Amino acid sequence: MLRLDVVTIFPEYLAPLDLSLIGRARRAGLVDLAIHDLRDHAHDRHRTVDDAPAGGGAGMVMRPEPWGEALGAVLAAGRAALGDTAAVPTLLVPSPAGRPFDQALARELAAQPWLAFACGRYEGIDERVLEDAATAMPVQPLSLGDYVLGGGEVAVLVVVEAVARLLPGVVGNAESLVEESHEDGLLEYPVYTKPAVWRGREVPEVLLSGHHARVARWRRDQSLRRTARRRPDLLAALDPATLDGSDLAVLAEEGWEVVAGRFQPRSPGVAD
Ligand code: JAH
Repeated sequence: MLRLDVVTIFPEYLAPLDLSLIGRARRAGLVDLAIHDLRDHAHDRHRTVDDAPAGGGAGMVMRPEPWGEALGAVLAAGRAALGDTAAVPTLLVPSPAGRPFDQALARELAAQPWLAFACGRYEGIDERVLEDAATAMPVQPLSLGDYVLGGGEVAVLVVVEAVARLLPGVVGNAESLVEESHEDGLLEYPVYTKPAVWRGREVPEVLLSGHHARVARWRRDQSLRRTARRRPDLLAALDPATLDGSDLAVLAEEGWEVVAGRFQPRSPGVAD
């Protein structure tokens, strides 16, 4: 069972978590999700959660008092749900300034019993909230990429889906979890289904051959070529010692060679 708490000023934004994979996981008792409205912890007449930035500048900053109270409510609610008065969540804070979120981090998070998310809006949350929270629990700012959203809610949808589908029982076919993009540091190979010819385009004949070893080799080659062409950064991060001779031959065709135990693009030769 994974416990999730989300604090947001837009609880309706998280409605997709009632649907599909996550909705099914919740109904099956594999995920326990609670959404907390930050404004329930703002006590002025207008339920204010923001104020002008200290030092001046554009936009608004989320005030610390509602956040301090809301995170206290998350601790109380999660501890009651888990039946553990000493438990602490990992607090994840979507931010363009966070650690890049990837499949390795999704696996780390899926191994934890309790995750909490703090969704910022405007220019962000008063920094003292995260400093104060860090005295009680691990705090991890997370980035989904180098762009700015209106707030952390969409990032929470992404992280919750990526993590929940790694939990035992959430995805039907366990093999589909290991066979997909990024599990081996390579992009996935192209996939096809019937009909064998569509608008004059054929399914590659090897896939219709029934020759399992040839199919596996073709898929491996396609993954390697795609990764080399589309994501050279992933190729440069691979350990060449984990690849076989056929892999190295395909990557040589794509213009990659191993120098000092790392892949690098083949240097242009000098004309004679
Ligand atoms: C924007 C609070 N890396 C994606 C990402 C995550 C969070 C935010 N933007 C982009 C964000 C405004 C306020 C968070």
